[in-house]
Amino acid sequence: MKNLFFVGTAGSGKSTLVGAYRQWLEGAGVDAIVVNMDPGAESLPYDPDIDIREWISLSDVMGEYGLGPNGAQIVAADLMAVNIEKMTSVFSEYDTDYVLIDTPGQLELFAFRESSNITVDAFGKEDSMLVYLSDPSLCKTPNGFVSAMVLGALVQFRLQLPMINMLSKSDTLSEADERRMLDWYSLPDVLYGDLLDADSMPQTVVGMELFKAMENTGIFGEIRSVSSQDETGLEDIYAASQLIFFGGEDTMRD
Ligand SMILES: Nc1nc2c(ncn2[C@@H]2O[C@H](COP(=O)(O)OP(=O)(O)O)[C@@H](O)[C@H]2O)c(=O)[nH]1
Ligand SMILES: [Mg+2]
Repeated sequence: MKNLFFVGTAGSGKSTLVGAYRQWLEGAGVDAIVVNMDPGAESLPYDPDIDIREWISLSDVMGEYGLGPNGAQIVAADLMAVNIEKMTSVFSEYDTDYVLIDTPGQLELFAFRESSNITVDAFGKEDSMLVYLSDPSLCKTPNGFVSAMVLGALVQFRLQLPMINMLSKSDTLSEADERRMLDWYSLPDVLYGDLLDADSMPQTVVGMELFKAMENTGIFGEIRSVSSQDETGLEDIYAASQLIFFGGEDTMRD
């Protein structure tokens, strides 16, 4: 079993993509199950096979610890690690190719709490990768784009897993905007030029420094766009995951 953790800022489209990608995999004849790891999810755009809410309820945590919703989210994220054994014992009953894991709405609850490392280990670190979603509304400007990419790099640094970068909700972008963002990622010179053209000086200086750090760590590469609504780019997730796990050989499709 190979695990795909879908991560990204709140509202970047994780849950929707998990649902759309599962459907796409089904259509391609690849077995997958879906795990909801967001105890705060009120409604989900898919039917989870395994659901953290079975073990952790946000309203119970609020009552038990006397917390508001934000504090309860943090405690719930930490409780994830405490309950992970129960969850993985259910999980081991499945025989499937891919496990699609929908992570908590707020990125930091997954990426920046120790419990996420315990969770990844429980799922099997060797067989795991990240699908990092960038919300196009956050990365339309060069500055926003650099911020989103740096955040992605931090997530990868925290979790130490292979990662693919996806620009989500591409149906909301004009063709020109989409092209520009894809270019920023694959052609550092273009991003460099656009950062220099940006009018706010202090921001530009920080942007340039972050840009250089990105260049030095070699995180520039390929970013792919995906739209759950138009069902485009889903095949790219599959191809990229096959490449990461199996070196490109398609071992699963019927
Ligand atoms: N237009 C468009 N909207 C999307 C797409 N994916 C998600 N959304 C919308 O973006 C919002 C947040 O999506 P959700 O999957 O809940 O984000 P999450 O917080 O990362 O799980 C919802 O209103 C979705 O309907 C997409 O591909 N295209
Ligand atoms: Mg969600």
